[in-house]
Amino acid sequence: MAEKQTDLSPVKKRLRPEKDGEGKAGSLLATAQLNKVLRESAREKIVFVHGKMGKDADNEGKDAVIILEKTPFKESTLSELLNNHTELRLQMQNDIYSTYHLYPPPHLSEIKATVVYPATEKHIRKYLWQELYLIHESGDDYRNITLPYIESQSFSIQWVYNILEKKAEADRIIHENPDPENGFVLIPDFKWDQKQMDDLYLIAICHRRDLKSLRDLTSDHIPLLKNILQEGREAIQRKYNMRENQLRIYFHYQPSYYHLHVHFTALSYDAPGCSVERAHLLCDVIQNLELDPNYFKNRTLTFVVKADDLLLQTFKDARKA
Ligand code: DD3
Repeated sequence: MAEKQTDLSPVKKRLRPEKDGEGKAGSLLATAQLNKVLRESAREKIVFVHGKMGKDADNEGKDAVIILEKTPFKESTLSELLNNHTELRLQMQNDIYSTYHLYPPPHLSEIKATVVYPATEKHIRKYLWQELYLIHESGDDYRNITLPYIESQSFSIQWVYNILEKKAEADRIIHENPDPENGFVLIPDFKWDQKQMDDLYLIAICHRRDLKSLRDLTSDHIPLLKNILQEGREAIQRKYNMRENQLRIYFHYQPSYYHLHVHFTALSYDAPGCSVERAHLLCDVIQNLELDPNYFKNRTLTFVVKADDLLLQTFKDARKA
């Protein structure tokens, strides 16, 4: 972090400051140069780009992943969007039907950008479109194949520790139970800009650092899971006025980072990774552990991997996929 900021100081001066306290990141992004489109989705209005950033006279720049996404409409700004500050161009007219292009003022035409910088080869590959495959992982497969694979990879989760230690995003924390064993931090996932409830997305990150995923859970962890479920629901109800029966609360398996966390998304939002091959509802997880303390040690769990995922290769080598 600190190193990145010093890199950027010469660039920063040239650029106008931005609000939201994102001046540095904003000026960093202003140096971005397009390298390649990794993936795009017309339906989701999103594009994943491999770029170079921080390039100047004596610096050749480093790799970046830049995710650009059109933000959802906000009811509160709709009338402004339709009024005479927006340029309208008629595209076609036929009977009672017509289509237009609108050119709204800048504050109504924002695009959200998520930046990974410097990005590794792995970050870049992660967003490349690829064929998907299912893996059925037994408890033994987990212990013999997946766990050694996870341990051999050095996935950095420094950003998780930064949140838990209040070194980053401290002002964004919605709720905290500080108990080292059964406590957690609830924070908006950065996929959500908190400007509209439609795509509400928060994550609960547990304080203890010895739980990697669903697979590590036993009945011993039920108190932790119940805290996350109850306090997480209450905090979201209090802060966003969204009730528990409008929330989808779940784990991912495989998770994208191996520090136990729980996703809270709006039921109305078709969040990435909320389908059957990846999501495990927290309430179901708790019940399964109540019925069988070792449920997740023994069950075969099914999940999807991308064609070039090393985990798929590892399963193939073991003749399991
Ligand atoms: C991540 C999963 C991780 C690329 C991308 C995202 N919420 C985060 C750092 C800070 C955060 C998150 C890894 C990384 Cl695009 C690589 O996500 C984060 N802070 N999901 C919040 N609040």
